[in-house]
Amino acid sequence: MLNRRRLLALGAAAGGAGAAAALLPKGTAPAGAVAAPAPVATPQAAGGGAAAGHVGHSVPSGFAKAAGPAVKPATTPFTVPMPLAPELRPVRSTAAFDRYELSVKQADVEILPGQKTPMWTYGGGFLGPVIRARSGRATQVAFRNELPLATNVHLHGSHVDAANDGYPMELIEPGQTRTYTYPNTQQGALLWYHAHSHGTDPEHVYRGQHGFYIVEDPAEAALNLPCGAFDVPIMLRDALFDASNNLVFGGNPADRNVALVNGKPQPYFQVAARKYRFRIVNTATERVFRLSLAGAKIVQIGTDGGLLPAPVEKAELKFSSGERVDVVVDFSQVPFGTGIVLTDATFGPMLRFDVVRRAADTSRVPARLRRLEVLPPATVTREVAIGTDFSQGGPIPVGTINGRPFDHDRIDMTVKRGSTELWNISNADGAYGFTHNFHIHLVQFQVVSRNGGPPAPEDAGLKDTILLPPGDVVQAKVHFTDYLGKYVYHCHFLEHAAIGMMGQMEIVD
Ligand SMILES: [Cu+2]
Repeated sequence: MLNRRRLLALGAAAGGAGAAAALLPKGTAPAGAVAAPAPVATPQAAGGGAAAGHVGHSVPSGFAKAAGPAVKPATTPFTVPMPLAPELRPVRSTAAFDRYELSVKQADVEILPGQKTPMWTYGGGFLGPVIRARSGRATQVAFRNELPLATNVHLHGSHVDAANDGYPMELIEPGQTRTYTYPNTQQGALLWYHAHSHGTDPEHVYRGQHGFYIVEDPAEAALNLPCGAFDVPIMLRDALFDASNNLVFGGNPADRNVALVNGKPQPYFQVAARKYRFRIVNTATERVFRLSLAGAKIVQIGTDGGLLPAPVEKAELKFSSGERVDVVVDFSQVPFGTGIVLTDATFGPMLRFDVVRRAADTSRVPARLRRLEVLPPATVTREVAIGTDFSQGGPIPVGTINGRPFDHDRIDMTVKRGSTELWNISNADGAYGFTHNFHIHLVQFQVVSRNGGPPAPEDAGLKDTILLPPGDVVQAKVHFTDYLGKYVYHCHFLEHAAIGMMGQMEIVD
C-alpha cells in the first residue's frame, strides 16, 4: 500500500499534467470498452453498487468500432475553418414555453479533414445545437434516445427543480424520449447540456454528448455587447484517435493529444476588424485549459453563471472541465491580413483569428456589467473534502467526498431551503498531486476565499464549477433559494465522479 501510494505520489510530482491521470491507471473503462460485444464497463468502485442495473449494456455489433492503438493524426494547422454550432428551432411555442426536440444518436462526424469519426451526438453533429432561451420564459426539451445505450441529460449551470436536473440514476432507456422542462429563471449565461449517467458519462460526453444552451436576458441585451454573428459560442475539448479515425476512450485522459475547437483541430476563424464576444466552454472530461492570445487583448466579461460585475483584462484564461469563460476580443487594431493565434499552455496553437474585413461596430463593453448579488449571512459551515482512496487495493481507486464514495441511497447533507451556507471545499489529494475541480448542481455560488486569501482571478463572479489544484481550499458561499429535493455535487473531471467522487444533498423545509 505504502509503496503504491509512494509511487503514485512520485509519479504525480514528476508527471505534472499527468498527475491526475495517475489516479486512474487503467482508465475508468478498459481499452476497447465499446468493442462489440464487450460491455460498457463501469468502475466497480463507484460506490454502493450505484450504477448496477443501469450500465453494463452490451454494445450491439457494428455500433461502434473497436479502437486500435492511438496515433497522433497528421494535420496542417489553420487549414480548416472553425465551424459554428447550428441553432435549434422550437417545434412549438406557446404563451408559456418553447418546445424543442433533439435526438441522441450515433453519427459519422468529420473531425479530421476528409475522415469520418463515429460519435454519440445530439442531433447528428459534433456540436450539440445551440438552444437559445430567454430569462423568465420556460423551455421544454424532448430528448429521444436513439442510442442502444441508456443515457440522460443534465443542463449544467441551470437552476431547475430536481425532477428536471438529470439525476445520475434517472436514465432514458434506448428508444425512449424524456422531456426536461427548464424554467430559465436565472440571468443570462452560457450553460451546456451533457450526459450525466453515473459511471458511464465520461464515455458518453467524450463520444460527443455535449451542446450549447444560452440564456439571454433583457438587462444584458441593453448593455449593447457584441451580438448576433459577433457572439460566438466555442467548445474546447480534447480527443485521442486511432489510425482509422475512431475515438480512443479509456486509459489516461492526459494522453488525449488532439485539442478540438468546435470539433476541429487547429481551425482558423475569419473575423472582421471589430469586437467579438466569444463564449467558451470546456467540455473535455478531464482537462484544464490555459489560453492566451498574442496580438489582441482578452477582456473577460462573464463566467459560469453570467456576467461579471465589471470587465477584466486577462493575460490568461484558466478553466477546467465544465467551466465557461465569456470574453470580448477587439480586433479593430489588428492590421488586415494578420492572423493572431489563441494558444493553450499544453497544446500550443489552438485557433487562428484571421482579420479579413471591416465591419461597423456600435457594440461596447461598459465599465459596469452587472451588480453581484449580496448573499445573506451564512448560518451553516460545511467541510467538503475531495479525495482518492487506494485502500481497497483494486486496479481502480475509489473517489471520495469526505471519505466516502457516492451512494445514491445515502443523503450526505441536508440543507434547509432558504438558507445560506459556507462550504470549505478542499482538494485532499495534495500529497498525490492530483488536480480536481468541483461542481454543485442547482446553484451559482460565490467564492469567498482561496487558501485563506483572496479568491483567484478565475474565481470571480457567479460560479458553478471551480478548479481545485492539489491541496487547495476554496470557501464558497452558497444560497439555496427555492427548490426542494436531491441534487448532486461532484468533481467535474468525469472519470473521477464515475469512481465515486460525488455526493448528494437534499434540500428540505
Ligand atoms: Cu477529481
